[in-house]
Amino acid sequence: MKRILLLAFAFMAFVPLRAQPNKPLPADMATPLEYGAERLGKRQDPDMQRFRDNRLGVFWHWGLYAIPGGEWDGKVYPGAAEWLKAWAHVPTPDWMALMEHWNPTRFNARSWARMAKNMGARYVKITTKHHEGFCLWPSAYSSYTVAQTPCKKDLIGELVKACNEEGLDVHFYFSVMDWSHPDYRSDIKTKEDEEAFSRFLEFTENQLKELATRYPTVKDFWFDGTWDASIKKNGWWTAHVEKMLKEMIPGVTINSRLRADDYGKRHFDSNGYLMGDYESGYERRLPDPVKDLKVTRWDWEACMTIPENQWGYHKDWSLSYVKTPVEILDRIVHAVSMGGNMVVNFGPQADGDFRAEEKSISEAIGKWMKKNGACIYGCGYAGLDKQDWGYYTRNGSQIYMVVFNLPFSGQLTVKLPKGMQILRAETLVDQEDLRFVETERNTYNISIPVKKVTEPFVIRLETVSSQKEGKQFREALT
Ligand code: 2OX
Repeated sequence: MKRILLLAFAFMAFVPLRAQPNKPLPADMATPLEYGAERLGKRQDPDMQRFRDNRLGVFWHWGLYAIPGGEWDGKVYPGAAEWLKAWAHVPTPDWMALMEHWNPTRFNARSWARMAKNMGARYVKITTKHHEGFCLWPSAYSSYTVAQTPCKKDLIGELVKACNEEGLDVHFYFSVMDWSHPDYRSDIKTKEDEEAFSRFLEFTENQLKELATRYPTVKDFWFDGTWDASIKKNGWWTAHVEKMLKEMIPGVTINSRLRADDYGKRHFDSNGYLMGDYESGYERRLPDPVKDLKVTRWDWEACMTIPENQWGYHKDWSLSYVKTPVEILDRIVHAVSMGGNMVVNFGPQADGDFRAEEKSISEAIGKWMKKNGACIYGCGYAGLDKQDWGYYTRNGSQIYMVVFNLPFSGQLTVKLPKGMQILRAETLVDQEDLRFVETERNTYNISIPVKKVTEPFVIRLETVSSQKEGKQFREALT
């Protein structure tokens, strides 16, 4: 018993201390880390500012999985289509035989870029290589690339060029986990594992160097497939890769998902500080607008699918609920209202075209963004109490109310901090003046002509902050 206790205490000495994220710790309380966070607050340089101001992006998940579209040997798997190799336990040679059929004759990089731009996206995230291991660029380090298919084009090169010409920033998705590389290990248990995995890390580093060299206009690397024990045991390597890419591409941004620290702690280091440049854990979910305001202290980016959980092309979208354009807009505004970016995913078909549903959803979002984009681009957290009608966003002195749930009363409640007053409330689209009245101290009702409303809409608030307080409200003595 004594020995167990002693062991427990000895062990506790090595458990890193936890702290509130981004609150400086007294130096003597911090866990010394070689591979922890590089800085305490947000990055404020122009490249990070641009990443942040873009706010809306699209994700393109494209790979061999688009060919079977969720079906293998006559069986349709309802799970994520890009995971089919795992669901159906397909051996690598059988999976890579799909390469013979990779021939996207309807692929047109320029129309992909235009589709993203018309949706209102300011950047695109492209899967250079997903878990399956197939590379959309002609990598010199793999024989599973587009160069070994009938297509032969450098698809990444074409997309980078077309997107840049359309004024879109390009971000690279890259899966570290590679189901087709013989040296990949999910854990390291033997000497042999250690040797294989160190070869694997070298291979991965070569591929990343290759991407950064071939496509120097890339603005961001978004890492995935980094949760395995093997990578957690090599936190040094994740810090090394971040540093290497930042040296190769000045200003490049890196997601937190790449990173593990000296103790294998991921995203946030053992002292609670964010690693990488922005948090990337909000996948198909979002922070709570009331309980999770801590996220406003760092940069973050969420990503979402249109069906429940399909990133790559799946032939049967009837197997799960498909979000409507208004639900997608709600999530976009939700993210921005809490200081985050949102990336909406598309899973192009194997022929290079997009399914009809994705085209029409993308157009509907674009139509709304064209009118209401002022409440998204360059906007962030407004610092006001959440109300049931929707979300606030803010760009400098401009406050936007984005209304998704209009009450039957047509009255929208606005609660301002002490000393702040509304001067004017107007609809963003047609600058129509709205009547507002202070109903309690610092609480306003804004009246909406309910009958006219057919879609989410935006109200621009002009406010002023002063020390003077209205004297007309007084609490009852009870
Ligand atoms: C889910 C459960 C356990 C381990 C990994 C996952 N996982 C991985 N879920 N989604 C992913 C990949 N990340 C998204 C951005 C897609 O690329 C998806 O395939």
